[in-house]
Amino acid sequence: MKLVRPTLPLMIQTTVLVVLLVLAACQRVAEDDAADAISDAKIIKDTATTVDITKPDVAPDAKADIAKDVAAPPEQCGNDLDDDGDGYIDEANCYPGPNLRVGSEWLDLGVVAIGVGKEKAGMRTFGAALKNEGMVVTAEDVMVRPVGTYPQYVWAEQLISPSGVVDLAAGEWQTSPNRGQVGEAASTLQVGMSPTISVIAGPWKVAFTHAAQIASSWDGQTTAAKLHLGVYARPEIAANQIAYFDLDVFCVGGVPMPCAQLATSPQWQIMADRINAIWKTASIQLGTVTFTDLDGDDGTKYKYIDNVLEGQPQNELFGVYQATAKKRPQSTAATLVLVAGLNDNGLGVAAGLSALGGVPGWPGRRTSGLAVAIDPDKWQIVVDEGPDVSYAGDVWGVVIAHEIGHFLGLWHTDEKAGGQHDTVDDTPPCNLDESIEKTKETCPVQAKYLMFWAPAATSLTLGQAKVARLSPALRP
Ligand SMILES: [Ca+2]
Ligand SMILES: [Ca+2]
Ligand SMILES: [Ca+2]
Ligand SMILES: [Ca+2]
Ligand SMILES: [Zn+2]
Repeated sequence: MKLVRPTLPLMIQTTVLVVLLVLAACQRVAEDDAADAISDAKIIKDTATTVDITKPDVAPDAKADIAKDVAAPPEQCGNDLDDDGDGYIDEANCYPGPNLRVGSEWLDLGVVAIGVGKEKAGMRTFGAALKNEGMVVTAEDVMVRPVGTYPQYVWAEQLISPSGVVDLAAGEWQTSPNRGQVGEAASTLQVGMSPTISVIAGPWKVAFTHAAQIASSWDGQTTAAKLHLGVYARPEIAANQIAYFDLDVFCVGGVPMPCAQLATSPQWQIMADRINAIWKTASIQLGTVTFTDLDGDDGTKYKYIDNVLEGQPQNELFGVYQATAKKRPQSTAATLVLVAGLNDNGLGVAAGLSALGGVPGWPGRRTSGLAVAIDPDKWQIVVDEGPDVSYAGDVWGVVIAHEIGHFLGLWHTDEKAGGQHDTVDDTPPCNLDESIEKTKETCPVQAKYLMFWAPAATSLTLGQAKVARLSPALRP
């Protein structure tokens, strides 16, 4: 795949349909940028050096007991050594994990060092407990680098179930990168992102690796990385039970209005109703929603999120999530920032970006965040038109519902071009020549999916519902 850096559409569109095209294009650009970077990196397949930890994992409490029994020295942070001999290096919460809600668990797998070069991925074994349904493995590059040095893309390389089924094979990301989030400096792998996979108890094996510097500065070189791995899990939610998705909403720079006002506005109610109506297919609903203003210098700076396709520190998505983290450091929910624009002040009336297979309650990280742009002028028109107008739900409600889909582990059913599609069987791909753009005219069936790159409707299939309900971002 050629590395393309598309320019974003500049026109402000006024119809719902075109608005959605604009937002989806933006989403697609950001996601594909990562995939393009990997393809260009031309990493050699199947050269991963795996360090398999053969002994089955044990729960943290049991680990502590064993450690006491044999009087092993405690794990010490930051020395790159496995001091307590449990197979994990610097795993004693040396690096922060997510905030936990009642019933959720965090298993710290310590760090895996990756040397300079393209050849290494560390494999770790972790235990999935009984009654554990939603599970996501995270990898975060914690290496301290000189100022101006970019972190690298990180992605899941292998996933093997307790019964030996290979859900993700080494090198598979090259043809099917839609098994997890490929991200700059951080990556997630939602176990069960393909509906044929179930989260079963026992030792899972997972390996993460890294590619290259980010797309915009890719120079063919890799640098060393240090990946902090962990597993976030929640208890199962019965099939007949509603699963709730908690959300911390931030009104950035007064967008779309001061948050106290938004919380009680008919427009938010219309948006929330629309989101819930769309997700009803999967028995998923918005849960606890909090509203917090991000004002002052941060509000001014991040009202328009710039350089979303660039590396840190220019990329303001990193900055806005860090700013919101200061406001709600103990949050256990996903972070939704409402801004006036993503990457360009003239970008349509709505646009969105979300983590894929997101982790709730990890303030300050892109893996815990969603961003949605609301054009302030258009918002004002909608407010002036009064509470009977469904526009807010049809536009911004649908955008947020689509981004929630990404957060819950769903990829686009089809991208604008090329052969990539999701791994969900009951969303058949639109098989077109790769040079033909996939639109609601050329792909009339696929365009009806909420997760089509440019959705013309809001359908969710049973397969998609199954994937989404395996997200650990949900709670009973
Ligand atoms: Ca250890
Ligand atoms: Ca150590
Ligand atoms: Ca800005
Ligand atoms: Ca499909
Ligand atoms: Zn999308």
